[in-house]
Amino acid sequence: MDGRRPYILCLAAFLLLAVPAYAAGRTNYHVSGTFLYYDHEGRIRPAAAVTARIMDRDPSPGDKDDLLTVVETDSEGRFSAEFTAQEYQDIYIVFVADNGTWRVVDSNEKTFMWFTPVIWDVCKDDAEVDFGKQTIGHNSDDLGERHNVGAMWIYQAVRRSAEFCNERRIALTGDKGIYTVIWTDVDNATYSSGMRTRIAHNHAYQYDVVIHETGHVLMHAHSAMPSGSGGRHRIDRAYNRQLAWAEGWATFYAACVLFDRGVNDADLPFFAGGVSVEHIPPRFARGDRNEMRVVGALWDFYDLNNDGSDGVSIKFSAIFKALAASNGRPIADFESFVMLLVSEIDADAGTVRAMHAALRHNTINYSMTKMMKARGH
Ligand SMILES: [Ca+2]
Ligand SMILES: [Ca+2]
Ligand SMILES: [Ca+2]
Ligand SMILES: [Ca+2]
Ligand SMILES: [Zn+2]
Repeated sequence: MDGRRPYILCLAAFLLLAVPAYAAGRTNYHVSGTFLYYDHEGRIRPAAAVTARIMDRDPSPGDKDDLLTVVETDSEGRFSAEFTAQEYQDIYIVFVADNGTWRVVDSNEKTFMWFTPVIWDVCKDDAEVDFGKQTIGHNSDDLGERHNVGAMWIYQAVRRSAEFCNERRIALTGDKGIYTVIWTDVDNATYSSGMRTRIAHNHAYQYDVVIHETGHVLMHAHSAMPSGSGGRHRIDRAYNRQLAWAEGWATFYAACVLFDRGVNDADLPFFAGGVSVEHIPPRFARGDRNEMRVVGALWDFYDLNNDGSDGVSIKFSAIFKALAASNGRPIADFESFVMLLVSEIDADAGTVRAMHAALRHNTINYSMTKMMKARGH
């Protein structure tokens, strides 16, 4: 296997000398273990949905290591592979931050990988190979630089996002191919473009920010980004409607992934200093040119917690259907989306009134007549 090797679990293992094996027959192997990592608060977590390449080391110069088989770690980080091969394989695992749907790479586009020690000369009698617990990022700092565990934090945030989609039979990446997340060398600049997200070096632990970015990818993959929605901005100010809609969607999506619909507060841990999507602070600009007002309205459409004049609840899959119904054309702004949503869910008059009230509760005033008309009755 070529490429940069950011971390070797046990360098010493490579220094052992292999004993040449003669007259080897074929045997059945069972290779298993658990891949774990330390999160940014020092808790051990399963490294789920990671590709585990079971390899045979061939230390002679010019001899490339052989791939024996490939499996994916399960929700507990466990992997288990059964295969038949010649006896006396020298087995190690390469864990790869790429499962064919998303991947995490460094600034040089090298996929992050982690290596176990080699178990040499596995023969018939010990063809049950248990790698036990392989844990990366011990005593990791906030930046996640130790063992490059920050790349795993990002990888697992994307997994949460993909799982939320899978449970609703939505493909995070649509038919757009692999989603690439770059854990960059640069601080403070996190943004997405098409099927690519750049995560600032110092943002790896901010899982709500990473999931917000996957919300942009979901919009790109199933609808399109409205033009004029990019650029730097401050979250509490009013900007153009396109930007407020695109950013509002992404933050609303992050809240859906992270919180149950019934919670009475939904405080994002890191995004915008821990802002609540249920109770938007009064200092935020009013109306649909502020992204958090859009988030607040979308969240009240969705949640089951009646606050103020919010008395509506629409399932995520219905809200998503309205987004996807745009069929690759961008939805210009939040107002256009609300009209699409009213039509998509075939809302009765009572639901339209409840949506209208939830919008007003979030300082957004759209024409009730227009909303009623949008139903297509
Ligand atoms: Ca070998
Ligand atoms: Ca609310
Ligand atoms: Ca609600
Ligand atoms: Ca609410
Ligand atoms: Zn954004």
